Amino acid sequence: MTFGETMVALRGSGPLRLGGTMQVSVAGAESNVAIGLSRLGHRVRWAGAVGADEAGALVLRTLRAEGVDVAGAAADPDAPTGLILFEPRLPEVTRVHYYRAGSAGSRLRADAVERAFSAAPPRVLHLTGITPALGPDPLSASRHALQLARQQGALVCLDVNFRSRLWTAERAAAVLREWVPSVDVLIASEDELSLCLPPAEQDAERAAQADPVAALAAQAAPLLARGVGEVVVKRGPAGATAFTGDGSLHRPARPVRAVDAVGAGDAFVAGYLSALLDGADLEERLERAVTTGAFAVASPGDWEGAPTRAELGLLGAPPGTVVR
Ligand code: ADP
Ligand code: KDG
Repeated sequence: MTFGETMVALRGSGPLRLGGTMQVSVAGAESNVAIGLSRLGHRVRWAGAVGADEAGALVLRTLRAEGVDVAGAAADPDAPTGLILFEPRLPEVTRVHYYRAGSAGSRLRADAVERAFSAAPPRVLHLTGITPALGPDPLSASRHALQLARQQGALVCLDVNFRSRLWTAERAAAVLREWVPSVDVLIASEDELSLCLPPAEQDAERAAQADPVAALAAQAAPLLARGVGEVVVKRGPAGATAFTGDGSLHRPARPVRAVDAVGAGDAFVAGYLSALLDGADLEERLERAVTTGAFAVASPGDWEGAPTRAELGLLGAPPGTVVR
């Protein structure tokens, strides 16, 4: 189960100020994960809020078409669906512009979360650090979800997903540090781990800076000591490294021609949770995660290129392969 804000997404092909045509789709970190899991054959529920408008209808229709359960989702008559513009500015640089202040997603309330939990207790709750940044209601809804997950014995996965356009590092750190003891699987980029640690413990990182894995291990250790079961660090084209009480494990990225890095992290999370739900070991969890992450960077769009289970094996086929 997951929830958060999913927006209508417009994706241009060059500088936004020149105008031109845009592709219309939807985007939201949590729904990207939900779609990724659904494509891999899992049952998944998304409990966000959209406006009672055509953009909101597009969000819900897309999620339904992808097999995501939206029965708990709410349509807010008093606020619009948020908007996100993706501006591919250079082959390797995409700019993102948000029009989401006052959106329905930023008014998501705890009752939506309550409904989603009452339908059937989830095995996993997936949260991101985007939702609490949206406003006081989504922050309370996220806290409530954490509480319900604990009560119902659901595994809690948190992807830090720090968005500096939405809140400051200080505000993010205050919330994330409070949540850490309730998290089972913590997923973060290399530069996001420090947000989860008290300032005193960030010194260990500086001491070990010469070796990046040692630096990450020094940051992961206090998180593991606070009760996090697995700290999984997404490292872009360098792959991913996981830290547990038993040590660390690294998987390199799967080599692909990168066309659009947006959504790679969400695809990675979907692969990781898919393998976890299958009962796979850490190595397989990381392997599926780097595979689904690679699919995302090799395809335009946030979630459109997410693989089905049968497609997982396509990656690594020699150039020019035609599947007949
Ligand atoms: P985020 O999108 O959250 O910033 P990353 O950029 O670290 O996350 O990407 C998540 C995962 O996707 C990485 O751990 C890696 O496995 C995969 N990935 C990212 N970039 C590439 C790339 N250029 N080539 C292959 N795999 C990639
Ligand atoms: O992870 C991809 C997201 O950045 C994108 O879908 C939009 O949810 C989004 C956000 O808040 O940045």
